[in-house]
Amino acid sequence: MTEKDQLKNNFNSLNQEKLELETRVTSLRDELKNKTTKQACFSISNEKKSWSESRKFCRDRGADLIIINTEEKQRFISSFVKERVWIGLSDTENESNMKWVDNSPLNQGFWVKGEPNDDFGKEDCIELRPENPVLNNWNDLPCSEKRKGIYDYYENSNHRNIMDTPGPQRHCQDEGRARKCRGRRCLVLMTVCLGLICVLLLVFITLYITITAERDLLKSYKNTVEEFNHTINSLQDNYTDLMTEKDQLKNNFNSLSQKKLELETRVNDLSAEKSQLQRSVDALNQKKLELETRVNDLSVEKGQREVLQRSFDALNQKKLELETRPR
Ligand SMILES: [Ca+2]
Ligand SMILES: [Ca+2]
Repeated sequence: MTEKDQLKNNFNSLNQEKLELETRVTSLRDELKNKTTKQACFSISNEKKSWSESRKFCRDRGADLIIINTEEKQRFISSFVKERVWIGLSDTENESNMKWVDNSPLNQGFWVKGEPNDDFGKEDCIELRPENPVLNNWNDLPCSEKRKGIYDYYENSNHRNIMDTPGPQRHCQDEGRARKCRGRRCLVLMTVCLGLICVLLLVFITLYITITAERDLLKSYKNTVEEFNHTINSLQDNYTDLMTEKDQLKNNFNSLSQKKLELETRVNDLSAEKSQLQRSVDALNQKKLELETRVNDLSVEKGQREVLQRSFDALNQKKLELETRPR
């Protein structure tokens, strides 16, 4: 996998996480909004019953024994409870493994000093004893003991039937205080979430810039490679052309060499022919000189004959004169 693919995968993963966190923030915001619009109320039953019966009384009305999972709630409950009451905590299933009625484990307990002691191995249900200090008033005791039960619900929730039940004392947490506290938590939560979103956005932007730079670099590399390939192709074409030209020149050279040999042969033939002709010319010149000599001789002989002819003619003339002279 190339570095670019890895960066792309990381980017997609972070983007997915960012979307999930945004969804979570929206969900939490809605949840907080819903909760802050409700009024948290608590009721205490009138009758003392065993832990299980008290719980059944509550569950029959769509609620359950109270779960106290914050110091704030512990302080608030303790502020109005005037007698010992059951809360929604027990270790009936596994000894020393305290669980709330929604099966969540106990994270923070507000025990009376020395408790829970599981006295005689029979104490599995938890009561709140208001006579003890606010943050140290829980005790385990046998579940069969009779106590009133304390329940919580939201004023505008489906648990309305509890407050409709005649008899139980109702106590609602001050709405403004609840909203203020929840608003503070909400503010902290929102700040944390916004911080996370900012960090993710920063990572997102950094990755985007990195990926863009990588992409530009790769594009530049790609262009360079394309130009290089283009140059190589051009050089290959030139090389092919030059090789073709070289072959043509080689063929021309061979052809010219062949022609040169033929011409040399022809020159040799002509030289031989010229020598032969020269010899013929020399023979003809010799013969011409002989003929000229012969002509000269004949001319001389002709002159002599003319002289003789004129002498002969003069003699004939003299003879005729002599024959015609009277005797
Ligand atoms: Ca126990
Ligand atoms: Ca005890």
